[in-house]
Amino acid sequence: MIRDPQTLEALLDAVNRFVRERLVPAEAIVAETDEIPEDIVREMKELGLFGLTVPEEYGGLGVTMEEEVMVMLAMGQTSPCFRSLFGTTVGIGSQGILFDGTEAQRKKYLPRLATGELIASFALTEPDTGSDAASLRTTAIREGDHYIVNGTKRFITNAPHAGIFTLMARTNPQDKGAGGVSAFIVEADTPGITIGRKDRKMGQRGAHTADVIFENCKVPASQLIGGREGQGFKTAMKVLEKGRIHIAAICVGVAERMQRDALHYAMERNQFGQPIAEFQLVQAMLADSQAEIYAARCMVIDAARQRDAGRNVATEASCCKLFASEMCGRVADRAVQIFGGAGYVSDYGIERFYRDVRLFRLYEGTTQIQQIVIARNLVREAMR
Ligand code: COS
Repeated sequence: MIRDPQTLEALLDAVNRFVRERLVPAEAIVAETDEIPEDIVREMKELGLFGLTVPEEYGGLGVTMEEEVMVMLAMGQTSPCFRSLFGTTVGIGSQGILFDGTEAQRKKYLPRLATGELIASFALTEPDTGSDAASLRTTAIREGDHYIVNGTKRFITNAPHAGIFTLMARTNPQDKGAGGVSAFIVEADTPGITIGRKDRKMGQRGAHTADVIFENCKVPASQLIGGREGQGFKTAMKVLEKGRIHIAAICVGVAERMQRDALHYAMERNQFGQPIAEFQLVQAMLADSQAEIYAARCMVIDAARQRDAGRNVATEASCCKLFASEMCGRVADRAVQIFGGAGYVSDYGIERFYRDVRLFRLYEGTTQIQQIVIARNLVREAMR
C-alpha cells in the first residue's frame, strides 16, 4: 500500500540522490577501511532512514511494507553494507518492540531508534543455535524484579554499534523448546555485557558483526517485551517474517545494480572486433538475469501488498527470500562471468558484490529454512 504517492516519490528521489552522489562514490573506501564515514552516517539519520518503519506517532516515517520495499530497492543500488547499518534498527532489532512491546516500551525506545540516536541489534543466534532457533541456550532467570542473563550470542549484526539488543533468552530452562523463550530489550551499557572482536567476514566490509557475551547481566523485569514470558520465539518469528521481505527487496536492488554494471561493461568491452554485448552467449546471460530480476521484483512487491492488506504472508515472505537471494547469487555469478578476467580483479568492483551478496542466502533464515517453512505451510494448509 502506498499512502501518498507524492510523499513516497519525494522520499525515493532523496534516497536515489543520496545513493548516487554519496554512497556509490564511497563504496571503494568503505571496502578498504571497513568503516562507513561519520558524515555519511549523519546524512542517513537526517534522511530519516533509521526511522523508516517506526510509526509517525513515535517520530518515524511509518512506511508501509510496500513503501519499505521501494526504499530497499533504491538502497540496493549500492554496497549492501550501507543498508546494514540502519537495517537492524528499522528491521529485526526494533520490530519486536513495535509488534509485541508494551506502550511504555514503545514510548521509551522507538523515538530514539527513529532518530538513529540508538542502534538496535537482534540477538538470537548462538554458537550452537542457528537454524534451530528454538534450541537457544542463553538463560534469563528471574530474581526479584530482575532477570539474570547468561550466554553468548554469535554473528550479531551491528553489535559493536548497538544501543539496545532485542535479546531472545530462555526464561524457563525446563521447557527446552520455543515455549521457554522470552524476548527482552537489553541496553548495551548494562554491566555484564561484553562485545567480542569484529568478525572477519567474506564480504560486506563496513557492516560489522560480533559476539555478544552476557555474564550475570542484570536486566530489569520491565525490559521483558510485552511483559509476558514464553512469547519470545513467536516475536522472533514475526520479526523475521517481515525481515524476509525486506531482505528480498535488497536482493532485487543489488541484482539490478550488478546487471547494470555488467551491461555497461559488455557494451564497452570489445572482442573479435565488436562489443561483447553483441554476442548471443553474453546476451543469454543478460537476458536470464533480467527475467529473474523481474520475477523477483514482482514477487516482492506482491508479498508486500498482501502483507499491507492484512493477509498472512508467512509462505510468500519465505518464497521471496528464497527466490530473490538465490536469484541474486546467480546474477552476481553471471555478472562476474561477463566481466571476464576483470570480474576477478578488485579494481572493477564486481567481485566485491559477488562476495557481498553471498550472505543473502544465509542470514535471516537460510535458503533451506525458507524451503522448510514453505513446504510445512503447504502441508498444514492442505491438511485443514
Ligand atoms: N509468526 C508467528 N508465529 C510463528 C511463526 C510466524 N511466522 N512461525 C512460527 N510461529 C510460532 C508457531 O505457531 C509455534 O507456536 P505454537 O507453539 O503456539 O503453535 C511456535 O512459533 C513454534 O513454531 P515451530 O513449531 O514452527 O518452530 P520450530 O522450532 O519447528 O522452528 C523454524 C521453525 C525452523 C522455521 C525456525 O526455527 C526458524 O525460522 N529458524 C531460522 C531462524 C533464523 O532465521 N535465523 C536467522 C538469525 S537472525 S539473522
